[in-house]
Amino acid sequence: MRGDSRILPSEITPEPVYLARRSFLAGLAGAGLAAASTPALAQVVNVTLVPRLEFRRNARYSTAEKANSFAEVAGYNNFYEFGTGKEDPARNAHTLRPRPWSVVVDGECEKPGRLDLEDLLKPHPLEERIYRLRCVEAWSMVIPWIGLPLGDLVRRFQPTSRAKYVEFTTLLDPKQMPGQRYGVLDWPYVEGLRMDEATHPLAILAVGLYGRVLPNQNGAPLRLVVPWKYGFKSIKSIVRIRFTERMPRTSWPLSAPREYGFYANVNPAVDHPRWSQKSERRIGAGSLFSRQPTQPFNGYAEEVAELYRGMDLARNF
Ligand SMILES: Nc1nc2c(c(=O)[nH]1)N[C@H]1C(S)=C(S)[C@@H](COP(=O)(O)O)O[C@H]1N2
Ligand SMILES: [Mo]
Repeated sequence: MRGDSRILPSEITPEPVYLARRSFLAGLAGAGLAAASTPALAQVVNVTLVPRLEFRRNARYSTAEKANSFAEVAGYNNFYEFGTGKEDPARNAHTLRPRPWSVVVDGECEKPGRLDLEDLLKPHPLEERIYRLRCVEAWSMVIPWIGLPLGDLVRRFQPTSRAKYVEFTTLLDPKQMPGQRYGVLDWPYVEGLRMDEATHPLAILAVGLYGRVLPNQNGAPLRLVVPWKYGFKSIKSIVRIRFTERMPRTSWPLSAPREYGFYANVNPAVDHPRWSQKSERRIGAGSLFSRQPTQPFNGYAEEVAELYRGMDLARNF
């Protein structure tokens, strides 16, 4: 069944597709495939050299908006473990070794354990979902992710009745993640979701994009994607999933509690203390100054607004 509905990346995106990973460039330079004398991000690599994934598209949960190019998705990132500039992750993330990789699952659950990535993913067919990603810094992209519903995985570990939240932790290893030598955040990066958010069908764990395995700078080998929340909730390169009774202490509210809340639902009615959230800049969309209005819950209100019924979203920002 899966084979029948499999689609090729060539059906998703017009060729050519550009790759911004310096690790590839380094590997390919010898073969004479990397273009010379241009900045790293402008270099062009044959995308067919990136391992392909098998998946089926989930149309129900995919936007019809035009996806950003691979170059944009893999070349303009937030991943502070590799620097705070948008082009730093593409330049620096080659030091991350995403394979082999294991994830510790613990806390309030019946089936804790340490799983190799392959075992974690084994029983799950992969889906493609084209989601909008809205960064808290008021830019956005449209990205064809490949992953699996987070809820499927959560249920597999049988959280106990005490489990009210799920906490996620990024790898801590300054050798692989040189940005962790700088105190921009309290490392490792930690994020969290309420249990009903984590099991909502829109929340996914992504292992790929554009039909291929996840580039390091996008959070290889495994990252969260929570499309109705600001991008910082979508934690990258996860090594631990912990079920908790108390609300996890997450990186951004810890570093600036006035600016970033635990919920971080995309909300044009609640400005960031230093800038408006009413509109956003779509990366790559024509003019630098062409902005579009931001939608409540990033356009996913119909699916998720009920999760927050009765809550004051100006207080729980
Ligand atoms: N570990 C970790 N995860 C992270 C970040 C980070 O700095 N470190 N940045 C977040 C922010 S602010 C955004 S907008 C998204 C960006 O994801 P992308 O680069 O794949 O588009 O990743 C999020 N996940
Ligand atoms: Mo972000």
